[in-house]
Amino acid sequence: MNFFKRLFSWKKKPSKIEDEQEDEIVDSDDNKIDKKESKKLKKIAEPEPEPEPEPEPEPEPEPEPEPEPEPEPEPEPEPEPEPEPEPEPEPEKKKKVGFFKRLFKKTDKENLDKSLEKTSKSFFDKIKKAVVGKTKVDVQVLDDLEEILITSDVGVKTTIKIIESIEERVAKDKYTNAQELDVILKEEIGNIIYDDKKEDFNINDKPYVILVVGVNGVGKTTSIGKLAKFFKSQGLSVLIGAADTFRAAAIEQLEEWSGRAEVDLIKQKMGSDPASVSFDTLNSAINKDYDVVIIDTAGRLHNKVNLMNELSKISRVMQKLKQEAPHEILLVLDGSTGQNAYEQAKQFSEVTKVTSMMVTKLDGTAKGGVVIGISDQLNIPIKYIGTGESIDDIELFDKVDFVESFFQNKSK
Ligand SMILES: Nc1nc2c(ncn2[C@@H]2O[C@H](COP(=O)(O)OP(=O)(O)O)[C@@H](O)[C@H]2O)c(=O)[nH]1
Ligand SMILES: [Mg+2]
Repeated sequence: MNFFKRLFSWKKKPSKIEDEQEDEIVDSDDNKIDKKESKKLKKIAEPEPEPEPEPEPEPEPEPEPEPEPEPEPEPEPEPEPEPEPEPEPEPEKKKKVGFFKRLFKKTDKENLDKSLEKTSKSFFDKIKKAVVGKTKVDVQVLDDLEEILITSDVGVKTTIKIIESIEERVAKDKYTNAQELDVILKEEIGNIIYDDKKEDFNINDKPYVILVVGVNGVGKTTSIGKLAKFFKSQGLSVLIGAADTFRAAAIEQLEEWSGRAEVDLIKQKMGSDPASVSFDTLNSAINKDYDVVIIDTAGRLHNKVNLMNELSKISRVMQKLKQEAPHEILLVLDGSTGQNAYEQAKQFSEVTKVTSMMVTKLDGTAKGGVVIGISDQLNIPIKYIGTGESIDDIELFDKVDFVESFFQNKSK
């Protein structure tokens, strides 16, 4: 059928886009990473079996006694200068009891509507054109709709899913009024967005550790500032760890945000080991009884092995202090990059176990449809969205609110 052919021709396009984007994802400063560092990280490449069920509170001050199965006689660079202070004798055991906090933030509808305005307007302008003069949802309308969804960054697979379910409905109803297309669409999109809300906004252990990952420029540092202020507004104490040690500016910028949020920060000097900063931060949080720890990282996706090693080392080192850490690996994505954000989400979930996502910069873009595809395809909850550059421009992701705002133009 004509309709299916169209699907194929569309399928091709994004794969081309994907190829291009592989390159785009690489952020330029990262090319500077030197061989020494990459070798250092290689040393701890293996994923670690960690069979540690022993509840024994033995303090272990040693730095990384990794078994090294690689026979390659690598000329070692200088031994890791991991300045780990001795782990405290597990004070967390006692505090764990009964700590539970449900996070709550009423959606600022006006702000959300405003953020999604461009996305919504562009989407419905196209829908209007597709159904003008039409009475019935026919093959042509579906064909156009498919194109609209794809050009709105919903993504090919999710678009096919939506089109197929609408096709089924149309086949069942025999006659579906084209003017009702938006109503049907709203329902289908609502069904498709992954939303496991009950689980999402709970903090049930302390300190609750969030490791923030994502490529340069997506809005990690800004989002950490927003999150810190949000958690604080929920009555939680927050400690931030500046583990993006790649650029001095990154540490300074994070300090500014921690100042704005009026929360504390742990840092070391530029170039220091991110795992060591993370260890220090968690150690301090345990000693001083903080509720939430947020760790900033440098997102160098150009070398997946390096990144994987760096992130797993951060986790491993923190687990010496607290076995459950990090409780959450939050991937930040720039929504205004459309399909590129989707690609990053896919790639990051290959590198580390992403447990939640924040999509930023939904304000000022018409590519907000990417949220639909990402949440459908990855089965990882989008927990937060960024709706501007200020500290309060953050919303908890709520599927119903999102769909409402996405469809705000439908009745106009
Ligand atoms: N419009 C808009 N800009 C944002 C948002 N989040 C971050 N930014 C901007 O994105 C740029 C990069 O942010 P930054 O936090 O430094 O990204 P990082 O490199 O991932 O840490 C900055 O100019 C931020 O102001 C958002 O939700 N909306
Ligand atoms: Mg940053």
